[in-house]
Amino acid sequence: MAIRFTEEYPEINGAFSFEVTKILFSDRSPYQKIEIVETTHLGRVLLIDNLVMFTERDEYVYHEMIAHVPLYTHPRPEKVLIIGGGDGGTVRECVRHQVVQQVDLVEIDEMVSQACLQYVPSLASKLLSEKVNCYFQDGVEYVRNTREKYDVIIIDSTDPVSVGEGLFTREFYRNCYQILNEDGLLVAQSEFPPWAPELVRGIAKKLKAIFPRVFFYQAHIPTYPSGHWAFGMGSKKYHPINDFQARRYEANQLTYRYYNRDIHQGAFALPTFFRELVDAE
Ligand code: AG3
Repeated sequence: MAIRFTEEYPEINGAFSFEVTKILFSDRSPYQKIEIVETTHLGRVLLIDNLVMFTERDEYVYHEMIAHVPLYTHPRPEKVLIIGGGDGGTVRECVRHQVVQQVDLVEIDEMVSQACLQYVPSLASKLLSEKVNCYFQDGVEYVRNTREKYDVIIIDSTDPVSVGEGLFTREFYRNCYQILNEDGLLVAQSEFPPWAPELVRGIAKKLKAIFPRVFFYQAHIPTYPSGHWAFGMGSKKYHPINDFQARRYEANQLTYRYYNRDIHQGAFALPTFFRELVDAE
């Protein structure tokens, strides 16, 4: 008999469901329930506490957008910090940039990385790159205590529940600000504006309390709630469109499946309801 997985969407009293052909991995870490499943149409899917973290079918949208937008905004992003992102998808995109010398990944749950290394190498294999240092510890603690400084920080968190909660606080953003170089910038995955407007508004408010320049952009991610995803950028200096690094973009000659230079610009054009949400603060 076919197995189905269903993610509940309490925001709309609804759900998203798909057929699972095989459970490849299922275990409970000290932090959460972790599963990797095979599906008929979405490739392999990582589920944490019954929420879809990525599907192989469309993970490129999220990982390209969370990585390339900040990396082509900063003129010399040599040192990058990723908080969360234990699956390795964001690391994979960052290490493609020659200018990036060092990527520090701080993931609370080592089991996520181990499971993805075993079952989804297409995302995780670059965790083993020599440019990358993986620290399996709490990102909240890390940014509070580290003496390192970064050019770019990427917050690749889960939803603001359980272990993800601390990664959406003002104190956390303030500590990130402190460990950014004087021209550094941060991008935080910022959830789904159509169904979680108050959450997005809250993120905007907190980022604006700390960063002199705050910008929001969006992408289409069909397998996340509402399919309409937000990213918040807090910047000390650079403007994502005016400071777009066109020369490096051209010189790199990388291939992308979602990101390109038109998208880099266009993603900052927000629908009115979303604009009002983040401008209100
Ligand atoms: N991080 C954001 C996932 C949020 C999905 N939420 C949900 N399904 N309710 C993804 C991590 C990928 N590196």
